[in-house]
Amino acid sequence: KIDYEQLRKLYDETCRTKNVQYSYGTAGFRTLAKDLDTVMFTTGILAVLRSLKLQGQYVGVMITASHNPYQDNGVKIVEPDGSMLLASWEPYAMQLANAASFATHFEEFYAELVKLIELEKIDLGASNIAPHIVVGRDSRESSPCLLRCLTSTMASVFHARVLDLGCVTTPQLHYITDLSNRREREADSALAAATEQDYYSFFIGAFNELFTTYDMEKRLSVPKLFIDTANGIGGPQLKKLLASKDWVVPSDQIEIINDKSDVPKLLNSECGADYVKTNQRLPKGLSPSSFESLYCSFDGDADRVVFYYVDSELKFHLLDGDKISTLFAKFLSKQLEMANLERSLKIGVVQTAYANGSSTAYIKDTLHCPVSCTKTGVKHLHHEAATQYDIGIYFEANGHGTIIFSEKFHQTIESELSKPNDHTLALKTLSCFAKLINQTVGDAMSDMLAVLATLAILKMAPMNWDEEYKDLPNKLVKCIVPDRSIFQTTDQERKLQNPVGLQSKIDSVIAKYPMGRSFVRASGTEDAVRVYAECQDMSKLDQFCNEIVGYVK
Ligand code: 16G
Ligand code: ZN
Repeated sequence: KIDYEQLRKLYDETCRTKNVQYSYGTAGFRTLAKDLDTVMFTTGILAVLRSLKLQGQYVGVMITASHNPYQDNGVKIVEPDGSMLLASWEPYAMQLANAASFATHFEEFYAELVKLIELEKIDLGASNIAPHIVVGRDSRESSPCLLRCLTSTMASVFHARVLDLGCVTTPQLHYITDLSNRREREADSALAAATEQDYYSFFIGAFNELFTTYDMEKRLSVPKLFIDTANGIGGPQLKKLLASKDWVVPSDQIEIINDKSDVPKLLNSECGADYVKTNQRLPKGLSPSSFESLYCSFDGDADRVVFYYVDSELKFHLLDGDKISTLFAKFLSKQLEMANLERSLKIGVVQTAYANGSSTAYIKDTLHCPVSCTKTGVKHLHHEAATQYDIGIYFEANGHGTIIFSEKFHQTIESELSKPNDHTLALKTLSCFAKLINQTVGDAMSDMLAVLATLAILKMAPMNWDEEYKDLPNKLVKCIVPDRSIFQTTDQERKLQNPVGLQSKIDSVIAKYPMGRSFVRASGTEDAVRVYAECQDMSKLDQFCNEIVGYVK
């Protein structure tokens, strides 16, 4: 039922990057753009199979390498509901890619493909099901060419309908994939496939509704917001949002910097969320001018955001993912309380071991909110937030995160709003806020709007936000080791199981430093081991960290 000859022809033309070992990691496939042709070809096929497996629902595919340098690129598959590819399909993605990469003849690849189709019982002949695919790419120079590799077989071999969004942010692709399926389900054929415009209308609508609920003028509470878009796709997309007729915040309150997405080499270079978080300094293009301003940085595909400000002594202060989590937790738990729902709806924060110890203590002891810790990687946090809480707030310290609102949350709010009560303001706030958040995945634009709305409602300046708790001094070091795979962890990556005996040595170092905490884990994205350390005394931090590193190397 597959057009064998056509597939073979496309395979021969497209699979030019041979003998590259591909692995589908936490962020999909990612490597040098010049090595990706083959894996694009097979990922396109896998996305089609995933859609067929799911009765032809829209499956998303995003071409991006996020905060990586401009020479890199990558690809990941998105489920019909906007979440990450089902974990049990990740090995298939690898098998198919490596079969094509290492095959000497087309038949070897074809056999692997047939094996997968049979294993998953996918009916290629079902004439009433056409696979549906949504594709998007970030601003990288290599993306158009890789897109052709990705989509080459979709229509011609598999009769797929392909919705090409062009250049979009990663969260836009997630959102539009989910929305397209919701529309199909509601048989809303008049609206058919979702577009970027739906995304802007929806989030601006929620933002405006929140301000109207509070009878606030649509001005930011800070005099000015500077947005560093890492010279990535966030720049043009944000400009579209700001140019929308419904966006009414005065234009002199917002300035976009590092918005040269058309100059390939500038992407993520000395700017963007990763640079600012790692180096704890302003990005290129910003000089500390006004100390009342708020600043934020997106990463290259705009799924991460961190905020910062400079104080009156022009000292830099970072407001990272932990601070975003705690701001939302403070705001939403207060709203729940005011709506008298704190006993019926469960709010909680999900963090990883990289969260600063002070943030964890603040959430538990000051906000009296439950906290969970999971392994690094968005899928782990997302899963915990979605299954354990009605309002599940999750952010990695690096700025990637969102809030998940449960079905019970929506039903409860709706039913409370339908009866007369004294808590309408809080109920409406919760309802609008849930709309303002892109629940499919962390989204720099949506998270930014939610932070701006929260600060305006709480009448908080960046400094007040920062003062809620003070970070413990901390350090993250990358160690190159001969074989990182021997570093195996347990307890959500907070303890080493292997090499045997190393953890007890680490524990004995930790015991010497007041408020000391440290852990060691193999990176999932680089050939290195990461060492994290935090302690009370800034002047002891280097020594603390070095002692741990000494045992690791
Ligand atoms: C990936 C993850 C990110 C995590 C990072 C850790 C996704 C979409 N991305 O980029 O969440 O913080 O890996 O990198 O899950 P590491 O394993 O090298 O420390
Ligand atoms: Zn990213």
